[in-house]
Parts: sequence; structure tokens; C-alpha cells
Amino acid sequence: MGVLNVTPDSFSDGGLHLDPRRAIQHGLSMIDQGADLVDVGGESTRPGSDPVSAQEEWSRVGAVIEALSRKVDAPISVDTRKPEVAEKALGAGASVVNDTSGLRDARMIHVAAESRAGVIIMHMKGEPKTMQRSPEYSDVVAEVRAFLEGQVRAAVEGRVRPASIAIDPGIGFGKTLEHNLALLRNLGVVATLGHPVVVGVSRKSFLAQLGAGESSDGRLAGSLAAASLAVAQGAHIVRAHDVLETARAMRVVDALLRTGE
Ligand code: HH2
Repeated sequence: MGVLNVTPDSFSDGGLHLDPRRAIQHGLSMIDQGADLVDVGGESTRPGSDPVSAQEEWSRVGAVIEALSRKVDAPISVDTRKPEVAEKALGAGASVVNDTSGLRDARMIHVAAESRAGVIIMHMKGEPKTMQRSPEYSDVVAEVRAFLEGQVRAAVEGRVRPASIAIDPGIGFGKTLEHNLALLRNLGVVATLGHPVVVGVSRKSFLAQLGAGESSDGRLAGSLAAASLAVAQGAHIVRAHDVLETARAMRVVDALLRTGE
């Protein structure tokens, strides 16, 4: 799943693809490099970020989603917490809603059900602005699993088809280093919910805490290590900025995991 942030302020690629032509070009090149899905976002949810209006978000992503869906066969997801943005994106050709707030707004369930879209339900504790201020859990793995289970149930009750739901523990979203590591080591527990598991570790700051690179674009090696082990632990989809390298690494991981079957 290639990351395409059409934002001025994303933590890693902010400002690089604000011009729609550059964003579309980057989306196309990620497909060429091996992405099976392109995730287009118009609002940064990095720690400390401020929300943007639905109007502003749509003005960033609308033309990009419309053009990419016309030009490529691969599915396009919209990374949004807002039902109004999701609805427009699905109308413009996106087929998956990637909701980092995990369908907390029930209108999002309605939008997904009506359009028969795929849905990624991600766990986030709190809001981006404050989520990294001393997050606490008594058992992070059990709590994240329980949240995802409840939101999957709500989605299914709202007539989203179970087969179109994926889940994501939300690495770095209201979590300390220890919480992130516990979740990555126990993805199998999350996977017992029976839905495909998405994991986003790419260039994230917990890698710097592990000594894997201070600047975000210097964290490729750490990102590949974390993504590889995540897949070995049961993840099905990895969200990545460095698509060429990630796709190559995942081909090897897939082959190694098949050995002995
Ligand atoms: N991480 C980010 C954004 N969206 N979606 C899912 N499902 N899982 C993730 O881990 C995830 C996500 C944050 O990364 P990025 O989009 O690169 O940064 P920003 O929020 O600053 O735009």
C-alpha cells in the first residue's frame, strides 16, 4: 500500500506532492514500483497536528483521486476521518476508506455501506493533537483488539460486508515505544479477529527510538525490518513510503514464509 500524502505537513513527505500533477505522477510511479493499492490522504495525522476542514481536505485530494482512478486498475484508498470526504472520494473512483479514527463517526459506516467500499478500521487512542502525551493502557494488545472487534461489529451491524473490512493496530497513534513493540510482536492476536491486518510502520519515529535513523527518510532499513517481521507475525498489507524497496523485501518475505508449507 503506497502512501501518497497531498499535504503541506505530513511527517515525512509533507509538501512533496501538494501540486496535483506531482501527486498523480508519484501515484503512478508507486504502481510501477509494485504497489497494489495507493492510499491518498489530504490531512496529516502525525502527533501534534491540527485537523483541517473537509473542504480543504477535499480540495487537496479530489483531483488526484479522480485522475488516478481513471488511469490505473489498482484500487485507490482515501485516508480520511471525515464521512463527507470519504463519500466524495468514493464517488470520484476510490474504492477503499482508510479511517485512522476507526469509524468513530457512525456516518462513516453509512457511507461505506451505501457505496459497498472496502474499509480499513484503525485504532488511535485520542486525537492526533494530544495522542502522544503519556498514552496509557493496562494491556495494549487486549485493548486494541477489543476496540477493533467492537468497531468491526458496529460496521457489520451497519451493513458493511464483513469481507470488505480490514483492521489496523495503528502503530504510533497514541502509543509509546513499548506499546508499539507489544503490538508488533502480537499481531497474531489482532489477526484472530479474522480480518486482513494492515500495518503502517514506514519511517515512523519509534524506529528512531530504536537507533534506526534520526531523519524520517533515513529510516528505510528499520522500516523494512519492521514490515518484514510484521508480515511474519500475520500482517497482510504494509503501508509504505518506499514502495520499490518494500515491494522487493515483501517478495522475499512471501517466498520465505511459503517455504515448508
Ligand atoms: N499511518 C499514517 C497515516 N495513515 N493509515 C493506516 N491504516 N495505518 C497507519 O499506520 C497510518 C495510516 C501516518 O503516516 P503518514 O501518512 O506518512 O503521515 P501523516 O499522518 O503525517 O500524513
